[in-house]
Amino acid sequence: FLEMLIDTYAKFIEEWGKQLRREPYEKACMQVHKRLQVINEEMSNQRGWICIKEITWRVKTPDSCLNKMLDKGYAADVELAAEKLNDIAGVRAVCYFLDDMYQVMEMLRTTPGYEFIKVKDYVKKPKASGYQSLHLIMKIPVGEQMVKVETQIRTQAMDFWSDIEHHFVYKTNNLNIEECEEEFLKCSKSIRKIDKQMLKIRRKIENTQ
Ligand code: 0O2
Repeated sequence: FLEMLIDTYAKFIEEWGKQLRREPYEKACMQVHKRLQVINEEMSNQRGWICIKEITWRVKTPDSCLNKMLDKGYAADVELAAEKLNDIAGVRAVCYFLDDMYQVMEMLRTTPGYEFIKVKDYVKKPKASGYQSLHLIMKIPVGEQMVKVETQIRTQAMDFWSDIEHHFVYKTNNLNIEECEEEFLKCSKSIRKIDKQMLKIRRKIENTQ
């Protein structure tokens, strides 16, 4: 039985490693990346500051796809993974200000051909860990196909928190870090305050100009 299981996992990883399987996701990421660059240009011209500091993308590795399927209690089935995993294609936009995040989302939403499936607003309602980010699950046209992409939009402060927590807490199985988890939650609350303060300061300055 164990041998059968290992064989199934190996086949899953081999299939998700094939360029033919990954290509539509890569193309989808590059397309959203380009669209975000255009959005950034438009918004930045309008507002007078660079709205999106950084845009990155990645296609989930076969190992990570397998781990996520198993974590979620699904079988290691290639087609099922394409159906169930929302973030095989993942794009991230890091903004300076909270209000810009929502403006970027609206501009993506009104992009012709883009279909929004779900918005997860972990800014309005952070996760128990303190994780904050705006997740947009959407389908975009790539040739004849509609490909699922998860776009994460966050502020620089949220990104800073998330990167560190991801490395030391989210992706570890360390059970002896309860105290650190509380510290991370406190930091997330401070970051929330700072993001709001920065927005307030910017608006104050704008009102004086
Ligand atoms: P990785 O390796 O970073 O990609 P669902 O869409 O509801 O079916 P999913 O995809 O688990 O399920 O949704 P969720 O919770 O929105 O998480 C999507 C991604 O957000 C995660 O992908 C993480 O990258 C990030 N994330 C979610 N929660 C946390 C958190 O508490 N801390 C940090 N640092 N990141 C988080 P993966 O595939 O789990 O991980």
